[in-house]
Amino acid sequence: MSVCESRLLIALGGNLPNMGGPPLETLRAALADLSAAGLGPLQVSRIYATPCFPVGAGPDYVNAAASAPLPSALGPQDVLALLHRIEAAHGRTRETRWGMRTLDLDLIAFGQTVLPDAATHARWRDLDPALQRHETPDRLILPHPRLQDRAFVLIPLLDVAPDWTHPLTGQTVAQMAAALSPEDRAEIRPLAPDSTLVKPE
Ligand code: PH2
Ligand code: MG
Ligand code: MG
Repeated sequence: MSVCESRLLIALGGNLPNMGGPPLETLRAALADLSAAGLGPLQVSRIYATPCFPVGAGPDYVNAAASAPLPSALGPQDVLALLHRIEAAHGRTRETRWGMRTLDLDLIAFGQTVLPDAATHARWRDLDPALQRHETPDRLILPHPRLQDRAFVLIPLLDVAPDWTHPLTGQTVAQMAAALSPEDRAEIRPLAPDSTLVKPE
């Protein structure tokens, strides 16, 4: 397995201030928390401004992505629990789906791990878009079942893991990003270079 395929991929997002701090600051703090928790060394994407999906559900988001080597002492469920703890520490409450949040940390991939199994994964991956709003998996699905659809995840991931390959579809991040519509890609705009995240080491 190539080095890139064995990486941990995390998507970060937020569209509400927390304690007066803008989402950009929350994302920076969350990245520092991930490092402090022992993940790393982290490779961090640029930060992007992205229109809220679905359109009109809330203010614009900031999104970023991070990649790390697979941790030796933590499994996927442990990493998910860590992400939830960091979200909670930054004011995240879990009320509405797809609406507004101070911080959203999504586990996108844990190397080539498939959870819970290939057939269940295919069902979630192929879920009718009309049902996606209402049907939520109650367990961890890996890789993230909407990865291939979301420009606000794929474009930041291009910065840190363009060669990571989906274990079930065989597509790389670069191929998934290239398959997005030009309109979807154009909506994802990097913030000015001086807001680029430095490695929080
Ligand atoms: N996350 C959501 C819902 N909508 N829209 C954008 N642009 N970026 C996100 O990260 C995002 C979203 C739910 O997690
Ligand atoms: Mg989430
Ligand atoms: Mg999310």
